[in-house]
Amino acid sequence: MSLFKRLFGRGGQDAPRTEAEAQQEEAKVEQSLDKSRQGLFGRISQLFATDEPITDELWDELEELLIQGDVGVETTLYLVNRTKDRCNRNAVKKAREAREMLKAEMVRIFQDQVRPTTLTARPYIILVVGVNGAGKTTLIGKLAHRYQSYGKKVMLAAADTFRAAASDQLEIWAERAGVPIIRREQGADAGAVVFDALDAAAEQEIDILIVDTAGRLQAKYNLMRELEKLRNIIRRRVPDAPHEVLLVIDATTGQNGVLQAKAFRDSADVTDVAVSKLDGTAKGGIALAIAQDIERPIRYIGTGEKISDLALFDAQSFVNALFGE
Ligand SMILES: Nc1nc2c(ncn2[C@@H]2O[C@H](COP(=O)(O)OP(=O)(O)OP(=O)(O)O)[C@@H](O)[C@H]2O)c(=O)[nH]1
Ligand SMILES: [Mg+2]
Repeated sequence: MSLFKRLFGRGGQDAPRTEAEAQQEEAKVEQSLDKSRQGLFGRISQLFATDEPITDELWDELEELLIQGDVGVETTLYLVNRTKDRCNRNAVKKAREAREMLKAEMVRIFQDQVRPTTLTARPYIILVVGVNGAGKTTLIGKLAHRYQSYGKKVMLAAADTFRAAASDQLEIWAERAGVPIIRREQGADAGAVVFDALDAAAEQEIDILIVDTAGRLQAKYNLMRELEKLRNIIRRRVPDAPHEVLLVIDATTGQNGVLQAKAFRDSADVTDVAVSKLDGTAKGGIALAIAQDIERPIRYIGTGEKISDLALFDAQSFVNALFGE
């Protein structure tokens, strides 16, 4: 099946509209994985490109490279064991044949998390969460641009009222994307912004409302409680909303970043993950650790700082790109 058909077949209203667009996105992900491919994953690819027999040393080396590649110890052991089993079941003897087994197990880690999306709600409400600096506001700008260019009426809500300039930053993205924004002054109640936005979205018949949230509050204040409050406000007005809670994880923060993100998953009812800054790391293996540890589907990949640097995630293309295929 072509990438376009795979992405479109998922049923999301965010899928690329044409084959060419799907290919452009695939190329962006591929380019973002350049450094990974030149480094650790290139070495894995080489290890599994020969007709040498499979040995214990081969598995040890794979394990070491995966761990260095930010796949994480647990996910690495899981992946290597599954691959070994698959090789045994299929009576695979040569490294070159094991390559396909390894790739298939990687794809499976991602696909285990696929979630069917029903996107008929209007407004479709997306809550974007994540630690400070993860790339939330940037992702929102990219999503607004994307949906807008697909003919959707998009609105942004600046519910990060804590950090100075947070709303200004979102406003810059709103202008770039050419969509309206609902905001209040710094220090205002984030819940009040969400209230305003829900009113405005209903009044203006908005298709997609995207809510930016704080990545950090005063130390004594509980961020998770604030996110829960925002969710409840939304839910009281629109019973099955938010339709999507997107957790943004910075690919350059390593295993520690994944650990931090886990706290959000547990308290913010996260439905999907966006991996930002894939272009900024040589350790693209982090995506495997994220899928396995966060147990949510990776939906988007951030491939740069520009408004169009966004790609829909596709497991098979991602794994192919890691292996340089
Ligand atoms: N290279 C690269 N940089 C990115 C990407 N996404 C975000 N950034 C950069 O990461 C930095 C932080 O991004 P923001 O979008 O402000 O992050 P945030 O999560 O909203 O941060 P807070 O509002 O402080 O919680 C900015 O300098 C962005 O340009 C990406 O995909 N690639
Ligand atoms: Mg922000």
